[in-house]
Amino acid sequence: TAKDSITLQHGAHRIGNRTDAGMARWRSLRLGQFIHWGLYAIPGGEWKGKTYNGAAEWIRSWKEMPQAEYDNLYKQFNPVNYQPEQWALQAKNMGAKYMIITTKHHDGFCLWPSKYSRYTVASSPWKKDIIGPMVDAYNKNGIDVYLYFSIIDWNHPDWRASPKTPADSIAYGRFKVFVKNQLQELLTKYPTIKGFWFDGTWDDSWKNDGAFSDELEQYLQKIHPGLIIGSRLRADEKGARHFDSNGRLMGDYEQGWERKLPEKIADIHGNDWEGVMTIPENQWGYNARWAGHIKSANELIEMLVKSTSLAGNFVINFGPKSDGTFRTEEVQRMQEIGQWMKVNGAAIYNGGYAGFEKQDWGYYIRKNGTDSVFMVVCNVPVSGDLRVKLPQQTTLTHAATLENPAQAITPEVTGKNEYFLRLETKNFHTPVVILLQTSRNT
Ligand code: FHN
Repeated sequence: TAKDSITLQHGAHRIGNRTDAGMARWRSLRLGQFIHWGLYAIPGGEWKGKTYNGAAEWIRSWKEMPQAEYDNLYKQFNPVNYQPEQWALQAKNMGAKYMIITTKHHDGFCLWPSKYSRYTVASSPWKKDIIGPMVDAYNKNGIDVYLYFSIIDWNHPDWRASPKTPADSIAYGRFKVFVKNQLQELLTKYPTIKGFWFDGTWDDSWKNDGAFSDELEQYLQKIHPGLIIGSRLRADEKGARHFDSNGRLMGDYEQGWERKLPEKIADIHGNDWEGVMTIPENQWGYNARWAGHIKSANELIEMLVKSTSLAGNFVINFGPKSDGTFRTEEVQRMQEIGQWMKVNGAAIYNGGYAGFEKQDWGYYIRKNGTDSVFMVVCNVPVSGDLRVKLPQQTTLTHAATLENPAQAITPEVTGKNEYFLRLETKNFHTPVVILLQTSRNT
């Protein structure tokens, strides 16, 4: 537990999780869709016949990629097959309840026509706003929208990773005004958004200016009450990020879980948290050649289940092509996850930590605030017997799969509050969910 041993002006301003309705909603959504889309989708990890092994959205920093040529890619940005309604429907069918879109990645290119920059969609052959129609389409399909915004801006003449001279500091001072203006503009143009997803906040220029990140966060939440902002935005006055120098979380949820997940409930220290995951190893923007291990729908479902069982949200990333369409592998995964969610989504939405002893077959998820606990079976033992150990004074009263709720599974009592549940033999292709009803003896 954190001890406030250091007096901080720009540390955490709250102890414990937010308790308002907006944050309760965020906590119930559990499955999100991340979209990385920008100029990097045009080269797609390749430049003049050469491929780049790093993340495709970082290609501008690749030594073989002339920066001036990258910065001119906006002249080719023309996603003629961009159909926001179809994007939104596809996300809804996957079961996503929120989405995060890159309004501006590290390259600085803006997917909205910002009046503070010429490096935007407005200067591209496409000319039109990308973000507005996206926000509308997703909202119409019941999906909350969060805006990704990179503080790193490789295109802006005033951006500095590490100011060295007084002139650098003056430039960076202008850059901070620019950031604030752009964020205010986004909030004004897209008032239905639920929050910002900040990134690119690890440079000295940012982390040595805890006062600014603090003021900025307070400013945004003041002009848009209820706005949700994760822990990546903030630094305290000592340069500590995510957690202040007293170990307290800054921001509304822990945002450090990128391509990795907590293992056990102790790892999250009671904080709201979100994990973001790529389907290939480390590619966020479109890369024409996915190399290495590509996660299957079942792996992603298991990660979603694990996250939910540890009271967190899980966000799967997609990198559309430059024409506005999605690659087949991504479409397939969205569909397969969606099929599973259609039957089993009840275990995910509003799901949380169950407090039962974990067993090898998979994960328990409690429907928050109820006595209903789901068993998500990812590994069926060769015996077919699923061990269930309930806490003391708890009795199992009913069990049935979500697939076949009318057919109760008769438990075998193996000990005090301990049971075996036997699944009828069949071939399992996706995780099976069993809903347990329990009662507490008084
Ligand atoms: O550098 C970025 C990366 O390209 C991607 O946007 C991820 C998403 O979480 N964030 C940064 C790395 O942490």
